[in-house]
Amino acid sequence: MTYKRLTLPLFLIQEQRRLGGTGVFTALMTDLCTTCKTISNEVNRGAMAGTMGYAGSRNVQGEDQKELDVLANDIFLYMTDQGGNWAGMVSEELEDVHVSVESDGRYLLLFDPLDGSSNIDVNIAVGSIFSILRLPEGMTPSKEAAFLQPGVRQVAAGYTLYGSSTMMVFTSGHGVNGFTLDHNIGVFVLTHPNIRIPDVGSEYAINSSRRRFWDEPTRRYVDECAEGKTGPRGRDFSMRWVGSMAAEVHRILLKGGTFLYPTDSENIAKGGKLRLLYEANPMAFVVEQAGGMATNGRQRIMEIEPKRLHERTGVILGSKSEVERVSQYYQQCDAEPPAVAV
Ligand code: P6P
Repeated sequence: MTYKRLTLPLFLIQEQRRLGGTGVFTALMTDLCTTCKTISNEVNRGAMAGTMGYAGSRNVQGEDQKELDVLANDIFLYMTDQGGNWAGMVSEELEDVHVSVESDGRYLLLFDPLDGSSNIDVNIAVGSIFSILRLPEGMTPSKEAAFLQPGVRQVAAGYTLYGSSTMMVFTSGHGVNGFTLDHNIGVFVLTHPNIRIPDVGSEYAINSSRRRFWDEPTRRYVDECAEGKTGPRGRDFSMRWVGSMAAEVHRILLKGGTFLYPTDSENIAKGGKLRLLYEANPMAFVVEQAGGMATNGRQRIMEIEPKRLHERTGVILGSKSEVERVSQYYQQCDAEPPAVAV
């Protein structure tokens, strides 16, 4: 009976018919499906593939690139260029826009090919994160301006998590669905239909080693969670930190909770840690479509007007009631008169 499952190709065709699509979106997602299956194969071969370790190069972020960062980026570029469905791309691993030659595509792809890749060598889950925009009328994909669109303009977004299983989770604005890769037949199968984030979660994810840099709202929220039953929350929480955003977001989609990487006194000069266009925006779209909330503390992530391709932002996302609480703390903090130096 295992053959009676809804595969991703069938799901896309059904959605195309249901929504009266032309088949272009199906082609876009098929490109991404092939890309992520290929990356999954490379990641899952681990040390046997000889692609562990550092590539000896740095990306535009100034981060040391892992062998698999470079390989995953190359796979994204090759698989999507071949389809001719894309006008251009922006990657965390590339400083400038990549224009798809000989393409009549009208869509833009923005991606982090292998997020959390510092975990690769120690066999912890990593992910690919992607965002799809339309090429604005009259704009050329060779120019940054075409990509500088707020997250509310995303056509679709999602991630593929290379963990104990490989899962692709995405939204096209009609809810969130999760597909697990059946390696035996090489196809993604619908295993998590219509994902909804539980509104009450008991896990918060933050890099607590940065506590000395945090602003007051972040410190208040985390301290109250840590105080558990003995504090104002009246219940206990657990802290999680995987170092891989896709893994954190996936856990939150299924169990509820919060993920916080706020701007802080150390990263504020760069605008934060996480990149707006290909990390924060796609994850915000997925989280909101699953009934959650995503903010930088003071503004809805998807309403931020981007100014630069690799712009960074603070990110607080997850269960709506929890993220609303953090937002309230920011509002209260901003409403307080500045401390008068004595
Ligand atoms: P830190 C990975 O580099 C990443 O962009 C996210 O996937 C992850 O949540 C975060 O940075 C980890 O940051 O400061 O713990 O290394």
